[in-house]
Order: sequence, then C-alpha cells, then structure tokens
Amino acid sequence: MLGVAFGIGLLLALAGGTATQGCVAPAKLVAQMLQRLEDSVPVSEQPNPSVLLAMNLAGATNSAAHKILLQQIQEDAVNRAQKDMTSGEVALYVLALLSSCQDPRHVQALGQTVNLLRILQEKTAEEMENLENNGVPKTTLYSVSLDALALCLEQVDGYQKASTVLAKELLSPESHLSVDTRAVAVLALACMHNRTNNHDMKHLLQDALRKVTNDFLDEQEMKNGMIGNIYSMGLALQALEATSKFYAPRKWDCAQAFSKVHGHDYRQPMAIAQVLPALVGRSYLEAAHVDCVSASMSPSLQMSPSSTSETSGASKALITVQYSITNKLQGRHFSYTTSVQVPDGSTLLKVMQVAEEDKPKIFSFQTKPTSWGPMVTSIHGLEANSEDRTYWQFLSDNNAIEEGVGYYQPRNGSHVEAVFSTY
Ligand code: B12
Repeated sequence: MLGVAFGIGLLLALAGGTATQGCVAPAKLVAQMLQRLEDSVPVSEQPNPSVLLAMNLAGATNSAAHKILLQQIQEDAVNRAQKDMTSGEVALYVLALLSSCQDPRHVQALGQTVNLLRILQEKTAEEMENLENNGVPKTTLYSVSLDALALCLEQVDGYQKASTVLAKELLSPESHLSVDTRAVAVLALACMHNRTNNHDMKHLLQDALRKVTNDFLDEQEMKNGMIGNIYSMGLALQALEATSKFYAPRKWDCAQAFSKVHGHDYRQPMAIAQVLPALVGRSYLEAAHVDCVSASMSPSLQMSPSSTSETSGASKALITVQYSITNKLQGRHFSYTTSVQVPDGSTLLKVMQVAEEDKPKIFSFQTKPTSWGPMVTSIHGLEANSEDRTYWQFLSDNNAIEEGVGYYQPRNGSHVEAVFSTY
C-alpha cells in the first residue's frame, strides 16, 4: 500500500489558510486526492505526466508511486517522444519533468538520452505550419497552448509565435474554444506576458487575458459557481488563480467556485490531476518553480481504502438503454438502434459491449487507452481520424455526455447515441 506522503509546508499552508485569496481546500480532501493519484500509478496502462505534475505541485514527492512514475515518464520519453507523441504530450512530459527538478534537455533512461525541448520545438513548429497552411493546428489549440506554456517556462524559442496566434484567437468574436482550452491558453499567455518587453505584444496579451478571465468570472456568476463543466473547473481555477492582476479591480469569489469542486467526488486520476493544483493554490505556471530542495515529507492522514462505485451486477436491478450509432458524415451512411438491458449502475462501455455481443456485425467497436480512460476510436468499422478531425461523439437524450464511456453511467430509459462528428 502506498502511503500518502504530504509536504509539511503544504500542510502548514493549508492549516494556516494561505492558499488562494483565502480559499482553502480541506486537508482531508487534498490527502484523499493524493491517495487516489498514488493508487492510480501501478494500475495505469500508460504513465500519466499530468499525475506527476500534480503530485509535484502539491508537494507530495516522496512516495514510492512518485518515484516509479518519474522513472516511467523518463523511459517513455526516450522511447516514444520523437516518433509517437503529439506536441501536447511532449509538452506535458516537459512540465512533469521540470516540476520534478529534472532537465528536459537531457532525459536519460534505458541507456539513451533525449532532448525533449528540441523535440517540443520541432513539434510546435509543425503545429504552427499547419495553422498557417490550413487554418487549424495539426492537433488542437489545447495542445498548442500546452506547447507554448512549456516552451515559455523554459524560455526557449517557439512560444512567442504560438502565444500570438492564441491571443488573437481568444480575442476573435468567431472563436468557440472550450473553457479547458481557454484556461490553458491563459496560463501560456500569462507566462509570455512576464517574458516580453514589447509594448504591442504586452497589450495584445493583456487584452486577451482580460477578456478570457472576465468571461470566466461572468460565467461563474451566471452558473452559480460553475465555469464550463465540473471537469473544466480544475483548469479554470488554475487560470483565475494565476491571473488576478488581469481582472483587477474585479474580485473573484473563489469560495463559490471552490464549493462546486468540493461538492464533487472526483475519481478519475486525470480529473484529479487537473483540479488538485488549483486546490492547493498553484497552477501549471509554477511547474518550473517547485521547491526542489525541501523533501521533508510526513506520511499523514491515513485514508480508508476508497469505496468503489463499480457495481457487481448480481444484486442490481436491470435497466433498459436505447443505443444508436449514426454516420451521416462520411462514406456509406448508416444508422442503427438497439435496446440493451444492463444492471443499474453499469457504464456506457458495458452497454456497448452487450450490444456488440447481441449483434456483432452491427455494433462492433474499438477503444484505445488514454489519460482519461478508454476512448472509442471506431464503431461499425468506421474509424476516427485526426487528419480529417473526425471522432465518435456521444450524446445522451440529445446532450453531449461529460464523461467517457468507461465512466458514464446511463439512466434507465435513456437514449444514448454515438454520432460520427468533426471537431
Ligand atoms: C481536445 C479534446 C477532445 C478532442 C481530441 C482530439 C484530438 N485528436 O486531439 C475530441 C473532440 C476528439 C474529444 C472528444 C471527446 N471528449 Co474531449 N477533450 C479534449 C480536451 C479539450 C483536450 C485534450 C487534450 O488534447 N489533451 C492534451 C493531450 C496532449 O493529452 P492526451 O492525453 O494525449 O489527450 C488525449 C485524450 O485527452 C483524448 N481525449 C480527449 N477527450 C477525451 C475524452 C475521453 C472521455 C477520453 C477517454 C479521451 C479523450 O484525446 C486526446 C488526444 O489524443 C480535454 C480537456 C481537458 N481538460 O483535458 C477534453 C476532455 C478530456 N474531453 C471530454 C469529453 C467528455 C469528451 C467526449 C466524451 C465528448 C462526447 N460527448 O463525445 C469525447 C470522447 C468520446 C469518445 N470517442 O470516446 C472531457 C472528459 C471528462 C471526463 N471526466 O472524462 C474533457 C475533460 C472536457 C470537459 N471538461 O468536459 N475531446
């Protein structure tokens, strides 16, 4: 059992209430989240750099899980960064290593050394080239924001152009970027704002930062504390914590926003990894400023083993879910619907598996493991493709679901649709 290791400094900070403008996360909640992150390390299919970054920002660096994860990240970086990672993945690895006090220019593992910053510069340049030629990046503006942030924190070239594009996009009236993307872009722009002396550039960055942060505050006021959805809150809070000077003299009711987060039982490691830094008053902007010397940790609150919401199925009542798959986008169009019975509390993945067992020729599907759990990549032989920017979108009673198929639990009588879509 991996114990929760806790920075004494962090505990004092929490107890003393020095976190974000008087907003203090209960120490018990922070300890529970750290425990869940540590528990996720040995069972995770791939190492998750966001988890390492969150542990570091929370000052929990002395556990066995932390050590194992750092090692896995280094090995994965030398194995995959150049050939198999997107720019955003490389950026997350850079942030994870930086916050672990490791030099991303010399990542050593398995007898090899890679320069992750150089790889990140190359991949960011590809994103920018695609943006110039096609109006969209190779991946997404979320990834470009991570790229700009990581390069800026390390002060290596490539972030200036990316930040300019991001600032203009954020200011464009036609832009429809998600809260998550705008939040990471805000962190990147705030970094760039600290680095540049160019007046015009500073103005552009200020305008964009003022606009996005005020939009977040407006949305929070309108939606009783919520900015985006419960899974974008972590990044939105990080952004607001790091940029108060850009919405001054306006004040942020952080207690209202924190209460939303406290009221939610985050279980997915990735969701916890995005929300935990904000709860301890830190953001990804501080990835390069983790105190690498102090390592005095005390095993603290012993958490009881987390209860699981997974259902055994045996004693549960059966529910009925309508399940449809639709492609009206590409190639031969199709639309099929079936009715599936599963134990109450089953995930959507279970519904899809039962549908596939009943009618394998129609409801066959494939998933790939990701940092957020299994992602559906193909249904009925039709595969999502990042070059076409296609994906399988999931709706429940006409509303886009806010969790993946491995976590979302459909209600009795609901109609879940998988629709081949573009992003
Ligand atoms: C960009 C993005 C997408 C893009 C990814 C395109 C691409 N090729 O890059 C598209 C549009 C395809 C997408 C789809 C979905 N997304 Co999305 N997505 C994001 C976003 C904004 C950034 C992810 C990213 O690029 N990270 C950086 C890279 C470097 O890290 P990565 O680990 O390699 O990223 C991969 C995974 O994140 C994966 N991915 C993206 N979204 C999702 C969602 C789920 C459930 C899974 C398992 C994987 C996954 O695609 C990324 C690229 O390969 C996040 C926001 C966030 N807070 O993280 C939401 C986010 C992860 N998505 C979310 C959701 C809900 C979905 C959908 C389920 C929406 C829907 N109703 O259909 C679908 C997935 C359905 C499926 N087929 O299984 C939620 C997940 C919440 C949760 N608790 O699980 C988030 C947090 C947004 C939010 N605040 O609600 N998404």
